[in-house]
Amino acid sequence: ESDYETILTETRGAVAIVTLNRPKALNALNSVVMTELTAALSAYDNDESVAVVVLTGSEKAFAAGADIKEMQSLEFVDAYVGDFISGWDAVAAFRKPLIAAVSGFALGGGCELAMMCDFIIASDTAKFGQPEITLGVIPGMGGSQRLTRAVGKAKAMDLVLTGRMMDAAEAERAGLVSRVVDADRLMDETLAAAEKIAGFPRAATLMAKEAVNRSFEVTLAEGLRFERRVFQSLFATADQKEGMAAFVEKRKPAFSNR
Ligand code: CO8
Repeated sequence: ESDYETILTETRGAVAIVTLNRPKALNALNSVVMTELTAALSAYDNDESVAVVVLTGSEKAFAAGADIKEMQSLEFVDAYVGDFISGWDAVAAFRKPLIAAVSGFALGGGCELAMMCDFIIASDTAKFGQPEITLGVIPGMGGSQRLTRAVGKAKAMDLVLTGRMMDAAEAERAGLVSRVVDADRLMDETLAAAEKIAGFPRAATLMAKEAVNRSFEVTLAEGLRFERRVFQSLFATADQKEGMAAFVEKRKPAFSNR
């Protein structure tokens, strides 16, 4: 459906699916992947027919990290002035709901990319880790911050300092993933969640995402103020009228995204 070299894209109704596709490198994230993934997301943010995006990899690997071969010969000045990581910020800035469907390895930048998504559904084969320490570096795409917020200091320190992997069950217990499903059910379950979200009023889904994300940025008082104002603003939408009327009249709502 597209001319990308390192990702596959497809849409099913209002759900777009982006599949990382560098099978020989376990979907290692190089600059081409970054350029293509962020271009695809930008197009989906601007495409009214798309409500939700699912980001996935292969059965063996969501992504085994940043491309070590691409980073190997960098000097400090290349990393600093080139600032090759900042392009990934666009993933976290994507406005529509973005779900990661993770099977196999999600390591280093792969784990960090999954954590930039709004939630992670993992197959029982998923393995998460921040092994950068084994390469003489540390997480660089948000791992020291997002992993710590997701799982707390004890487990984040354990993972970042030892470089060990955690399996899907441990990741679910720790709160990194929202659900674990059988490997052969991963896409069905994720697409069902995506379709469900796609059926809700568009503005409310974006605002819900924005409000939850605000909790990572500001104090509780500011976050609550933000939430309240956004909640109040939704009473300006036709879909609030429709959603509440449908409940009272015991019928299915017919949302208009207005
Ligand atoms: N980068 C480049 N190539 C990779 C990577 C990677 N991260 N991971 C795997 N590959 C390649 C291997 O080199 C191999 O290629 P080849 O066949 O040409 O030798 C191929 O993928 C298959 O890999 P393996 O043979 O190693 O497969 P195994 O099943 O034996 O092992 C593992 C799977 C355990 C996942 C193993 O491949 C591994 O340890 N990979 C590296 C994991 C890692 O250290 N990731 C962290 C990278 S650092 C990072 O992510 C920093 C992020 C911050 C900056 C972000 C900027 C973009």
